[in-house]
Amino acid sequence: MSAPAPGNAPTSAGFRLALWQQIMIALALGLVAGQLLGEKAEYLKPIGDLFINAIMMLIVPLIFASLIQGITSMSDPAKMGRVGGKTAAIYMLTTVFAISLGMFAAWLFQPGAGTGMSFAAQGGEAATEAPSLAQILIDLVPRNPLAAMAEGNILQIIVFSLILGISLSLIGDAAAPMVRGIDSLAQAMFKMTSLVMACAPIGVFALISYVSGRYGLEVLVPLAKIIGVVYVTCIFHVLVVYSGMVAVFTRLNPLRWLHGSIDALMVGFSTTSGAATLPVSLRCATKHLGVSKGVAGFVLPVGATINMDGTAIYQGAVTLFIAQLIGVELTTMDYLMIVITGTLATIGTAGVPGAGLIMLSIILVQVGLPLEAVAVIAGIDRILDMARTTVNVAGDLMTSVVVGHSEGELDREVYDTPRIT
Ligand code: DAS
Repeated sequence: MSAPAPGNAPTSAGFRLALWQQIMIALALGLVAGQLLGEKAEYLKPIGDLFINAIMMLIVPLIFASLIQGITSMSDPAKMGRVGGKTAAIYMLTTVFAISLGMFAAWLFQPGAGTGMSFAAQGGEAATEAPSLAQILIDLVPRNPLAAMAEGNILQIIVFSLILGISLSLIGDAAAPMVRGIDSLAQAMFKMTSLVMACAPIGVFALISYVSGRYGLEVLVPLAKIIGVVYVTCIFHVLVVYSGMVAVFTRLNPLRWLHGSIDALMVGFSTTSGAATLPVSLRCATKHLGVSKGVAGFVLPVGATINMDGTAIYQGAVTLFIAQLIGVELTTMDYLMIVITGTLATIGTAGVPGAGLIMLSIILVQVGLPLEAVAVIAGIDRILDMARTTVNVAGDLMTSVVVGHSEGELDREVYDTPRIT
């Protein structure tokens, strides 16, 4: 083999896979390992839980610092109002569309039809009282911001950080020491994210091994249809709806958005926690998609908490699936209630594993379906959560690109540069 030309001398590091390639390989190896280990894969779960804890550890300080850095780095507070308005509009409209899409898919494919299942009316616990819209809004403002941080109440942390960021912007020079300090904290949190992310392949391998060993493949057969409907609808939503929005609203190549988001999508898929994925989403948006820290630091934390199109698809599809399972015909009013309750429920859904299943019970109560049916879904909820969390993460990153581009805060050079790490 001829000696490489001096300019192409092999690097001392040799061949190195990009992080997202490492995660994909970890995913594949985890599926195989889970099948080989079976129940014993349970022993790997603590490694996966450690990885999730490490990422969850980042969340509160990262949201606090990145939101405030995002706002105080915006020289023009009026711009923050525009960014907030655009963000809220995209989040609400795509969520209503997503829940309708989920219901349409379940109506079209009828995954639960003809099963004739019935649920003996066991003494189910009192139905979860759906929080009123007024109560959801009142609970947004923390009485004690430090308590909100200690409890990890993300919505309240976001509201407090937003108001503190705006207040710092309004006091001018007096804010300088605090702004510098928080800017340093934000940078330290981004670095800590990279350090934790370097462990992602190990964490993903452990998590997927556990899921693969725990659920196996046979348990999925009887519920394969609803899994198929949710996955097909989620994939459609990302590849057609979101990619279409990137192409239409920014005229940018949507494949770059997908490629730049892959780390966050893989972490969301394997951890089933949008909140835990937030640090990775912030890193993808700023490092690979060219979104400014100001826009990313605002859009992503808000999105990780209130924008959950994947959960909306899941709730629309699964509510119809359960109605089909027991042969109940839903009325037009029922469909409307599912859209309204589902949209509100996704605002209140925490970005943590399994949160959507809890919120599903609120919708079932609203349309008079038996709560016992949730048990049917609970068995495969983790598999469904992987898909819906991935869509939740994708929706936040899509919004950060669309809003960043509309505000002139998207670095085209970064966005258009093919990823090599
Ligand atoms: N797992 C939640 C999330 O992190 C979504 C859900 O449970 O519906 O986004």
